[in-house]
Amino acid sequence: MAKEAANVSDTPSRSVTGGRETTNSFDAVIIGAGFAGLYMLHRLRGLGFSARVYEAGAGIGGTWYWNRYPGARCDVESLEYSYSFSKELEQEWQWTERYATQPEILRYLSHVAERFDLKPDIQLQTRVTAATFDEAADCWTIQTDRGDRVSAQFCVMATGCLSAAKIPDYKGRDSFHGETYHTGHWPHEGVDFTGQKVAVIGTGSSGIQSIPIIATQASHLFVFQRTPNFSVPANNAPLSPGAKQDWQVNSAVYRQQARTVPFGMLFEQSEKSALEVTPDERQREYERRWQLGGVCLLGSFTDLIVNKEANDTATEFVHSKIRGIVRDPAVAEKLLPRSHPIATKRLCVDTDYYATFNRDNVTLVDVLATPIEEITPTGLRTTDAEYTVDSIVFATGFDAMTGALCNIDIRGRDGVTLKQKWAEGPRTYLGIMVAGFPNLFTITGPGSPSVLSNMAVSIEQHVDWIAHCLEYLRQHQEAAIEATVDAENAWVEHVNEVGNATLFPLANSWYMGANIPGKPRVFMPYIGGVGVYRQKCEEVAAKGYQGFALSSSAVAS
Ligand code: NA7
Repeated sequence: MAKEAANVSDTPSRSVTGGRETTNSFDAVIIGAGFAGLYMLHRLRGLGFSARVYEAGAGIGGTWYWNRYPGARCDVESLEYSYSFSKELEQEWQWTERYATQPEILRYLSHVAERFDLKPDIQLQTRVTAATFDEAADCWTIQTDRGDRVSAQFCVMATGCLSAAKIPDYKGRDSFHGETYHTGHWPHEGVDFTGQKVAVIGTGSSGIQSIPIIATQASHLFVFQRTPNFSVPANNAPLSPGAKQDWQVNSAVYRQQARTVPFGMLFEQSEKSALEVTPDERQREYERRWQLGGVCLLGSFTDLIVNKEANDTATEFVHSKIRGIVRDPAVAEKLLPRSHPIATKRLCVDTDYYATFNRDNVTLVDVLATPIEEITPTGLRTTDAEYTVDSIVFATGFDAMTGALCNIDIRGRDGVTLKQKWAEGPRTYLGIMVAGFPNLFTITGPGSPSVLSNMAVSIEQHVDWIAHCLEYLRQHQEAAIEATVDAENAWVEHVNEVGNATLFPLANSWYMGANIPGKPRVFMPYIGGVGVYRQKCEEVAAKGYQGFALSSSAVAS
């Protein structure tokens, strides 16, 4: 591509179809209209780039469009889980609860889309099926399931980290005569389980949030648990006028803090080791944070995710809480997480989860001890019993972080697919770009803090970085940017090194790809911390995109 082609195309090539003018060439195509895609569109338009967003859903919202299961809420506090780019937006939007529900977050995102007039550039109900880099023309050709075929100099993947829903391939899966649901594809009209016998399979965040509510409706609820999970109480409540006022006045300070702390969340982080304090002091600190609610338990001590002995103290604390809440000791024992250190699988945040097992209409089935053998026309059969149910809820999670990307036929240089490139696990530079795939950006991609952080903070950081990058290319009349193999190798090594210094590799988590049979066992997110990571990204940009090859033609040398 000639250098001048990197300039904003004020007049993208157009064709006229059936009397309706259509544009088939854009500066950027953005895939996904969730938190990331909406802001990316807003930023690029603001810089004068032409952009088209493709979204598979019938509405905007991404995660918050699809995950409508009962009890779906964000586990980051609402004030923090919001955009910071517009002071006016922040001043005019009023969150109602400490942790926002899915409908409230979806309303917020709809408000954002309306307020910034984003909808005209978003094509809904359109799934991108393929993206192919054209080395001769230095651009991406994007195809959709609706027959669109457009070209774009840049392709931005805003496909989400937890969007490729997964239902285990049980024998007889399609033979069930009742209704089946996946939490990540919940019917928009809602589901009333009143009077039904219901099976919920899975006790990750989605199971843990929905089980207490389904239990209040169902005549009987069977919870099929493979791995007991750690959960802490949300202590959710309406946001007080004082908290709202404080945020309005001090948000600039809070936002800046969130950008520099390890998880992008504002909970208090202790500077002490769990092992340097007395057992009493430790207990008091855990108890204080348990009462505060939410993931702040993780900030109790500095070494909980790097030192097993320290971690064991938090594990023991949560075990004692579970034993205190659940009246039947045998059920409590089954609920105790023992196979992984606390926080090495996503720490869940719940309302009444453990107490739900005190209800007479709830049965916990340990499918680690007695695995599910098959789905039958009337329910499920484990190795030791048959369960007759009316509905089955799969709260079985997602092909996380790489699934949504690899489900699209993305082809870079020499026709190599992203799936081929990542056969042994994802390889990226900074989690933003992939060697061999020029001008393709992955918002919160593997190798970035993404799912180990407040996604709102990490998304804004990536979007801003990408927007600056495109501006830089335009100013310097460069047509293409591509991660070098050396930079990518060094980054992957660094991500692994930092991950291996923690306890995360000890868990069979979706962070490790362990929930998908055959998926390489690789720790995918970057755990170096949001602040450290941001600094690194800024340094790279300040040095003229160190580790990237910039070229006026896309052939990186
Ligand atoms: P998760 O966290 O991946 O949880 C999925 C759950 O489903 C988990 O308990 C799994 O057990 C269980 N599961 C998965 N496959 C099976 C099979 N084959 N048999 C029995 N049980 C199974 O997904 P969520 O939707 O709850 O949460 C995803 C994220 O969304 C969450 O972390 C938040 O960030 C928001 P396992 O632990 O694999 O033994």
